Amino acid sequence: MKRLTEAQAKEYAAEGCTHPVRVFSAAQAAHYLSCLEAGERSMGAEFKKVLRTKAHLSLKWVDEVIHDSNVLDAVEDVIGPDILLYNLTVWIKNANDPSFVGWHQDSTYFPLDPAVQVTAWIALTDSVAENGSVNYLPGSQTLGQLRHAEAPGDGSLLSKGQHIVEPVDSSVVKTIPLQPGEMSLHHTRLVHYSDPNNSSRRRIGLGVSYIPTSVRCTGSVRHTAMLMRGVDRHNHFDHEPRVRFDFDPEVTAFRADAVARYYAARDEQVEIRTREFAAAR
Ligand SMILES: O=C(O)CCC(=O)C(=O)O
Repeated sequence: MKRLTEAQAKEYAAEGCTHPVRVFSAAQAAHYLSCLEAGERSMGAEFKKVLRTKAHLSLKWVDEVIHDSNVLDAVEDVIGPDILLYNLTVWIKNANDPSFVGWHQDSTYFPLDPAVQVTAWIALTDSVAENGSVNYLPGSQTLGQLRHAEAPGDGSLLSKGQHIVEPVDSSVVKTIPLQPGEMSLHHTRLVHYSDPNNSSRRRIGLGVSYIPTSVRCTGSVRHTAMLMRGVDRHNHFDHEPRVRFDFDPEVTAFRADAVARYYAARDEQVEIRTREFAAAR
């Protein structure tokens, strides 16, 4: 094990999730939060789009976070040494924000095979029950793909309001309490959700999806991904370049295409899943 304890590795294998893993000091997390808030002040609403998808192809500080050796050592402990970054979303809930995330499995939207993607959720603020932390059903990563439906415009932070529509045993729900600079790791099939922020402070974290290079994309769209560590002997993805500074012009055009391909593949995947769910009824 490079970063996780034996107990955390066992917990991830058994429950599909482990936390907390300290990856940054509180001061480093505060620094990254101040970088984010500076972007919000200077770009306003436009910045939301940057944070929504693949912000590592725009912002140097995000590039720094995703390459941090503490983060990658923990990811390596669960998916091995040859690592790609598949997607990145910055999840923001403002103070007293009613937005939430319904019960879902990340695998529903990701056309990836096999389903071994892991999300590192890295806290820049605290993330606890009161301000809408992520919660999960331990062991639910073994349930296979569950049926989801869409409810656009229902206040969900997920773009189409996706949520699980079959009964799940939610009698044992665990919360993921994190302090700034800590992260959790969750499996792509883990059933999880988050409540509104009922506090007077913000809740902010980076959700970073990592996959082993052996994972392939099942859809018709060839994706992009960033090689983080090790060797890619499989060539299933076009490799993303790294920014040298914020909004590096050499990467900006690439990012626009990468984001377009990501959404095209995601939409295709949602259509395929919708057909599968209808057929299974
Ligand atoms: O941050 C949240 O509230 C939801 C995060 C999530 O669903 C994820 O990282 O997969």
